[in-house]
Amino acid sequence: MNDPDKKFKRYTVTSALPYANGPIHIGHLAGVYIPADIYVRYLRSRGLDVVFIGGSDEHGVPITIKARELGVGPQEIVDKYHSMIKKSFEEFGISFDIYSRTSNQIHHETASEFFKKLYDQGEFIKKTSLQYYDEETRHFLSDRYITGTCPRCGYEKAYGDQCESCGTSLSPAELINPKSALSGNVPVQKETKHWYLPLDRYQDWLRKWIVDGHKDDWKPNVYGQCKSWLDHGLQPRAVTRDLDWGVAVPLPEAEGKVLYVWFDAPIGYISATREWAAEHDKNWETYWKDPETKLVHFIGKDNIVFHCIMFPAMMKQEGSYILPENVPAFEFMTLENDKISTSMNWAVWLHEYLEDFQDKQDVLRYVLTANAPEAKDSDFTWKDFQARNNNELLAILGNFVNRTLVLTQKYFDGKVPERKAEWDSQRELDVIEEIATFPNRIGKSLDNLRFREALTEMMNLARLGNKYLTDSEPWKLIKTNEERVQTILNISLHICANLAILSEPFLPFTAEKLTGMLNLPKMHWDDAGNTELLKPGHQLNKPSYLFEKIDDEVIQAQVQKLQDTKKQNKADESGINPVKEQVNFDDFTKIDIRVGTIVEAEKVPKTKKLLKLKIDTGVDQRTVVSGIAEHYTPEDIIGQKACFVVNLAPIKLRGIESQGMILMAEDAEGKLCFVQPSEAFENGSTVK
Ligand code: B3M
Ligand code: ZN
Repeated sequence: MNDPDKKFKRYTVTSALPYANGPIHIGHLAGVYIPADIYVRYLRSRGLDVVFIGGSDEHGVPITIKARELGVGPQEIVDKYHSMIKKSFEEFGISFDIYSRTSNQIHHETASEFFKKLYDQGEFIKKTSLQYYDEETRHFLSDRYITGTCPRCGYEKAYGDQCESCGTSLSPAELINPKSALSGNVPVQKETKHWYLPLDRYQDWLRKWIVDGHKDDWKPNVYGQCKSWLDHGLQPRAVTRDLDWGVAVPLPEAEGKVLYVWFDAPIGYISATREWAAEHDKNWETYWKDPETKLVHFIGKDNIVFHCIMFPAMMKQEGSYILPENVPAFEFMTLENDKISTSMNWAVWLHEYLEDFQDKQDVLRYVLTANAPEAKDSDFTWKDFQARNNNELLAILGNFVNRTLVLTQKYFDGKVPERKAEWDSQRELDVIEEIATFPNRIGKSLDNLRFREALTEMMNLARLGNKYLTDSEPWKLIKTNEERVQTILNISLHICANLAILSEPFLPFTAEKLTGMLNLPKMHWDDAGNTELLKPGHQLNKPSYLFEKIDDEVIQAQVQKLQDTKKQNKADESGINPVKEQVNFDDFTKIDIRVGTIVEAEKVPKTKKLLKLKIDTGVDQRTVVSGIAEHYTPEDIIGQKACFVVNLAPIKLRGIESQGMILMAEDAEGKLCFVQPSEAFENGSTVK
């Protein structure tokens, strides 16, 4: 199905608002932001009116959980991660027209108004229900704060709203053995009042709209999930929560309640558009309310129900909004065959990637597109990353462009040679004809949201160039037939110019560099497909490499980094403490450790933990106070050999000056034992 463009005057393209509770990783980029960016860049290149909306989702329980974990306020969390995420997107060329945030005033207003309008229209039903409540912390527990066993697959860490293992959407009451994430206690049920969107009442029009209307143009995974929801029958869904972080429910009787994050977050797209429109003298409403606007939401697969059922229901019931034409949701990307996980640090973080691969944004964009989890989950491996850089970007695209530009410099001082009609053989005519087909081939794939296919087509143009150049061997012909070489390089240069246009949505940094080397102004999609872009005699700029080889050591270092993460995670699971920060050798040698003997020991009165020890250090006899009384009685340890730090600055404990420290080993359960020489060593012997 080709895009029925003619129907639309403008495009509103949104990409899921990431929670501002952590940095962005390759999974986010591959599944949402790169495809959205490619699509938008393509539309812009075609001269279409498009607004590309992004922003941080700064409400919801994930933020409050993170804040609690770190012992700071939620605002501190969102401030930190919002700017970090925004910067990563900028660095990777995700070309949002605006990257906003849901803590902005305009968003609170927009979301409030939206709720109020639906409320005034009588759309909501108010219900009292029993909700889980943590009696120790005195909080109602929103779904994410309850964990338990998934009734479908048995996964033990399922959340109250969704099982992340099997993807089933749940309600807390369905969990087996529910527990509060705040205290670990079993929560109790307590009455609370909330407002519900009666999705069941919209079942009919939703079915008509999705099942009858979008069976053929929505991706099968998206359509399939929606259909399954509809077949199961929709239920009213609460749109408010008992929480102290979010958009306050704009009703006097709703004190202490906020809008459910999945009610306010999608409205964030609208708020951001309003913000953008105000800054650019545009009318935001045409981007959301005019039926000649095509609304497209790019999301991850775990967001499907919210974007295909809940948000459309909100917009339709509000009455003045258009509905999305398409909701492309990608599957997930794994990393070296394991689920990407923020908490396990199993990810390639964008900010870390850029530290190791400066100026190689396009390489990652390329790899994540070539291997996009478009129809099924896909796996990112560093080996594949290297292979795609070396064997595709470098060997095909980079090599072709470089050969063409270098030969033109060498033979014609970097001036575009003329194409001589008398040397246009059938081969040349075929190549010229084929060049003309690429804008459409790539465009058609992009219209149909087939990004992998589109990228392959773009690379096919470079392949065509490479093959043409290799077959026609201008470096040999130059001695015998310079005019034919002129023709060959003219055509090759035109392939380069076409590549500069057609690669731009995928590889914006490379395209810009190439355009610069060709000394051309920024071009558009419509300029591509022809071989008249470069006038004979046009002066090119000096070429430089578009890509460089990535060596095995570089890849090995990345693999090692992941292996270290795995080890660290294993150690964490087994309760072993992580390795402390490095110290240098000089620091280490400052510590004076000696073999010594405990010659006296007694309990420090009125303490549980402390023993007062007299130590023979071989140098002197001194007092050390040690917190081992719960593990050893004084009688146990008199005569015990052990190792002691003898140059630790003295401190007073319960009025007693402690002049050193005894070394003890401690296991994961907190059991202690002495560290002593394996032979009968003299007191005063040094340990190093
Ligand atoms: N923040 C969930 C997510 O990041 C959510 C998306 C909101 S889109 C309006 O997966
Ligand atoms: Zn499950």
